[in-house]
Amino acid sequence: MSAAETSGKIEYSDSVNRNALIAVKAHLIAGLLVFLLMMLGGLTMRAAQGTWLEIGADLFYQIMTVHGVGVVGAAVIASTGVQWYFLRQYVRLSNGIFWTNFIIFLTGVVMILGSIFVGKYGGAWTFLYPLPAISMGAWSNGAAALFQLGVLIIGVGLLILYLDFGRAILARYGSLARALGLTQLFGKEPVDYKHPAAVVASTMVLIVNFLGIAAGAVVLVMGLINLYYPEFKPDALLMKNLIYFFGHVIINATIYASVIAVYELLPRFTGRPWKTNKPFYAAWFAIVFMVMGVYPHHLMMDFPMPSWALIAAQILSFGSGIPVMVVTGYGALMIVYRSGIKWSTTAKLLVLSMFGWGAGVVPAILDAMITVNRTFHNTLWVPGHFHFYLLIGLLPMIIGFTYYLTGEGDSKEETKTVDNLGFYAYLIGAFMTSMVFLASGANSIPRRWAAHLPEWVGYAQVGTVAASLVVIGMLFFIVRALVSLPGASNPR
Ligand code: HEM
Ligand SMILES: [Cu+2]
Repeated sequence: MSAAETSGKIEYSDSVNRNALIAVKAHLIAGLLVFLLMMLGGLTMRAAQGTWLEIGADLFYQIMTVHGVGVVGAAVIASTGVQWYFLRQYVRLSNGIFWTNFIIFLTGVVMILGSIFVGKYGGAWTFLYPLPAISMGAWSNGAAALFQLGVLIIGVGLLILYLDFGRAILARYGSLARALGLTQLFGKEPVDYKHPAAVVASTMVLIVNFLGIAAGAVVLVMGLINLYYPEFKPDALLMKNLIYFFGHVIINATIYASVIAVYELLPRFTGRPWKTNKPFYAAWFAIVFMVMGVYPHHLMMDFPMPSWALIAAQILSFGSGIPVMVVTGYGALMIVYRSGIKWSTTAKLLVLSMFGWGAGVVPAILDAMITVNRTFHNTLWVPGHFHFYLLIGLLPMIIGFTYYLTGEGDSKEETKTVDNLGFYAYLIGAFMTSMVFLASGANSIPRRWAAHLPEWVGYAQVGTVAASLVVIGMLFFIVRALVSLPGASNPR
């Protein structure tokens, strides 16, 4: 098979297609509902820090734990829905395995909810060793174990799904390198502008997430053993490295999976194809290593870390946002510029996501500089940067794709008022939420504190107002999805 033949789409039977669409919708609705609930948790935390709501510190940390693990889970399941939807157009994926992962995911969610709200586990989603084992009575060993088991089985479900991705990609392209476009990049094959961006991005996500989740599984098992056999004391720094490798990779990969919606949909709305080319392949090849290499930026205040790892992480962090962001942002601008695109809510969300991702990377890179990190480490600057690119980068990709599935993007009708209300409430709220976190961090307000000092309370109150706007916007989006999505047929 020559490279030029590689772009054709796969034919499935109607019943397989119908089943696949239902599965994708289930992923999106589950993801959006979890996001909404977790946003309510975020609002609660902000209101508590702002003294407008009184909750005990134990409940605060339970909410913080469920919020962290919940949004990451929602991001993973929804972005997997986006990715699977497009990838299956080019390689033959199994509906059964897609559903299996979904069911395993829901099982893990139930276990995690039980561990937090019944077992009172409040050791944060990062389950940083040895914290889960030393709760000083706040939660039992069993609760900590249930939490880690829940995360572990979600990881196992994903590994099964990625095996299917890998099998299908190899069946069509022969090697991961070829799927990534490396044979074209290095001149072994002529450049095929139709080689699907969805396949390139999916291969990258598959590689990094497989390794990230494998590291996660190792550290979860070691943590579980320690809970029951305290004589088994793994090296704390090793544990932290594995945990942050896993956590960093899995949340970042959700963006790289969801950006496929931008590649696939903007061309549709502008009538201009997204052409893959050598810079595109080079960027995605680089990001495979960068996403994995930068994780020590979470360990910059861990002085026993070897300096080379920290310095490498700082340098890679500088560069890590750039390759894919540049080819994607530039590509998106070129596609949209003077295209006469109709500004549906779908299109607005996808273009907003480019801004949110690009702009959100800036405070992240700042914090990955060792000298800045000395001051900003563990301040609200950190939630500031990641809420920025998750709320304004990742979520608009996912919500934009959901809108597309309802048919909104292709519709000739004027944008509905409810959609506009939702969009602007969300946009203003999300921007404010992130900026207030950043401003708080710049003023040295620590992160993960249930109670705030009197001079910090004003920030938290502005943050509470901002959070309410996000929740209102999200409510509009979700109602829209719940009304329009179930009956929507596959956009042609
Ligand atoms: C209305 C929207 C949201 C609000 C008001 C909100 C608020 C918060 C607050 C108050 C915290 C704890 C900050 C602290 O350390 O004091 C937090 C942590 C966090 N949020 Fe959000 N959040 C929102 C949405 C999201 C979304 C959509 C995501 C991801 C897609 C997200 C990811 C996280 C993560 C990963 C943490 C860290 C938890 C930890 O420190 O263990 N948040 N958020
Ligand atoms: Cu990171």
